[in-house]
Amino acid sequence: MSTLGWRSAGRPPRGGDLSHDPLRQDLLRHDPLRQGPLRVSVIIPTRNEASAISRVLADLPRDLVTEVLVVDSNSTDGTPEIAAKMGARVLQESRRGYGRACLTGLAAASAPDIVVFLDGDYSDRPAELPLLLAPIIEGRADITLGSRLGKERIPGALPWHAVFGNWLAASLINILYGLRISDLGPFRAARADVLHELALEEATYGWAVEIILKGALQGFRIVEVPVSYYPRIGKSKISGTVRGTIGAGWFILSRIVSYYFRRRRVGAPRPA
Ligand SMILES: Nc1nc2c(ncn2[C@@H]2O[C@H](COP(=O)(O)OP(=O)(O)O)[C@@H](O)[C@H]2O)c(=O)[nH]1
Ligand SMILES: [Mg+2]
Repeated sequence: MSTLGWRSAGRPPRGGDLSHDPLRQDLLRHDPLRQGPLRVSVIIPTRNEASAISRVLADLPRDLVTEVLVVDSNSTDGTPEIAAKMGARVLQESRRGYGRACLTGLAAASAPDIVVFLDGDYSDRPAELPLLLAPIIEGRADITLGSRLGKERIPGALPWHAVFGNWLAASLINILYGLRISDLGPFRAARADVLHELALEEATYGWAVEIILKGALQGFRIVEVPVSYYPRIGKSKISGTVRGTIGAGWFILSRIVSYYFRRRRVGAPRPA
């Protein structure tokens, strides 16, 4: 059951309208993780996303989502009010940090089976949620990552330095951790019990890689899924700023190296 009061956004291409997809019917039928309805919590960190948040919420497939948590950090443009009006659970997290907001949402989620993370800027298409859920529900993945490189992507949706930085980070991860990923996109999903086991703690830019690195080190199955990517609505808080670019670059690369050496000290990954 959804807690959202769904409305039609009546705006740009939704990336993939999956409402008639047979996969969707599968997702609603299959539930190998537990008895009873599958619980999917969607966590959306926001800071001043008033012009985008209603579209993000309106496009989430209501039949697949149990609850939506919007974790807001001191927005001054009415973002939390809009989200609350549309039926999302709004949490205030006054401490800044993308990872911090995701951690706060995770701690507050109501007994989910699967947790989904999504930006509040309408750059990813929430209607593509089934693409991320399918590998987990079918038992093929523990963590799914939306790759912004493999599908429809409007030129300029990702700034060139973000394309390069993501390529560099993904290549390093592939070499050191034995994965085959192409991107570190924000639209991702994971089994809640797996997230619990990963003991996530990165409060800022390191969040982008922590799930991937710890997940790989602990032997969880990480599957990348192509998703659409569009220019965000409103101003970027991270990759479109100098501070965010330098901070994210430093944190991401340093975490890739430090988690790798931590693993070498601790020992081999857990058996599959
Ligand atoms: N709660 C919270 N959300 C944030 C913070 N910084 C960024 N966000 C949100 O996190 C998401 C990712 O930021 P965004 O500006 O899209 O980064 P970009 O994708 O690199 O351009 C957006 O929904 C932002 O509103 C923060 O300090 N606190
Ligand atoms: Mg974004």
